[in-house]
Amino acid sequence: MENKQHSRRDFIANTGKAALAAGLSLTVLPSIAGTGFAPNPFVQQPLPYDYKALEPVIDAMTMEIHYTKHAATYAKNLADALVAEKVDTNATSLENLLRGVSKYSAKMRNNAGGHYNHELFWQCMSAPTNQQPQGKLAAAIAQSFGSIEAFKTQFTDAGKNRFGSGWAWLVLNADKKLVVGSTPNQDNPLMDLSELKGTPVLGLDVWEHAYYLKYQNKRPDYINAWWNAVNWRFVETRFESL
Ligand code: MN3
Repeated sequence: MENKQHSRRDFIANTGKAALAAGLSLTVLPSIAGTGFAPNPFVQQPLPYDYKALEPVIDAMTMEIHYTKHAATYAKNLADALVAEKVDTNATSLENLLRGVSKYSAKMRNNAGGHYNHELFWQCMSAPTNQQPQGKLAAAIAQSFGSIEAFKTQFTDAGKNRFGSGWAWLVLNADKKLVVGSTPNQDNPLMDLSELKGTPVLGLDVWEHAYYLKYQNKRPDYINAWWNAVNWRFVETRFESL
């Protein structure tokens, strides 16, 4: 472990020197693809846990199909669209692409959204230990929604009531307020054409492919169980970085 961390640090340091030599600004590098500072945000990253890690909330087969088929396909189609529409991924971030997604094709919208949403979704979950939000995030949730329970009810309703396929979100909006809502298909609140706007803090996939093998038509059961697998430590860190 120690050696691995050292070699990673050396790699980052060396890559940093190379970047400086090339005249690139270190401050913008972490959000840019292919620099070695951050994993390329335009490609699918390794799942941060085993397929079975979220059981019994989400079964291993659902996770495997979801990650290797559905999410992998969004990533592949995004790569195709980036080439076809001549997007320079060294000159923009995935977030900026989404903020201006109305300029691109429906294929770009669906797959850039699909890729971003799933990459965030995997991070928002961990082995089900029924974590609860703490610290600044817990305080902000209580302030915006009255209580953690009231927030969960509102978020659960957003997911339950999204007609067809889509996502439920906790979002930090432009006024730095936390709001809950949902988006259709693979849209997300970063998109300029989204009705719900802001930076996603927590996202929940309510497409049937996310839950049908175990829960069939019972989306509310899936959402209620899902709360046990939310990785609140990740969500808190993300919130505090925004
Ligand atoms: Mn999905």
